[in-house]
Amino acid sequence: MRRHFILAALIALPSAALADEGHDHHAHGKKGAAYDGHAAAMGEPGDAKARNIRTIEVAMTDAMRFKPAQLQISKGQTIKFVVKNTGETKHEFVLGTESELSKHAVEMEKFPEMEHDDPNAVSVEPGKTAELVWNFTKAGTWEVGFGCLLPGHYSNGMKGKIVVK
Ligand SMILES: [Cu+2]
Repeated sequence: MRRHFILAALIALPSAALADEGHDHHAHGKKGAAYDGHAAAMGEPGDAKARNIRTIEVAMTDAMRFKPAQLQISKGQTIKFVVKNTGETKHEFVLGTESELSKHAVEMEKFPEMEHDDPNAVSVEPGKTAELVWNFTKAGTWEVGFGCLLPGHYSNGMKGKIVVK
């Protein structure tokens, strides 16, 4: 988040960026850094210190399933996903629309070593847990709203539904 803001500021106002950074970050940073990455249709990366934060635990299994595979979220809520890999192979939790995820899954088949370093995704080694915080600013129903894009996982049904209202 912060890094994105600084990059945007450097592009937009090269001379003012450094002077601005100290005090103007909160006033102007948000707009300049509006999130437009993957899963933007559902909102934006969340703040782990948000007051209305709610925790949802999601398990990932070697049966290529998420548990639960359906999430109900209130619009405007910040969710801290606590994503646990209960299997013996690596899995990942990636938020995104069906078109984003399926496109990405195809790329993953070609480049299986590709790692995700995006705010909408976490890769989790077997037995480990990772967290992802997302602010669901938009209402909608996504029959596919998250998935695991490791080769063969998504196509075997490792995906889930998100309803935000
Ligand atoms: Cu997986």
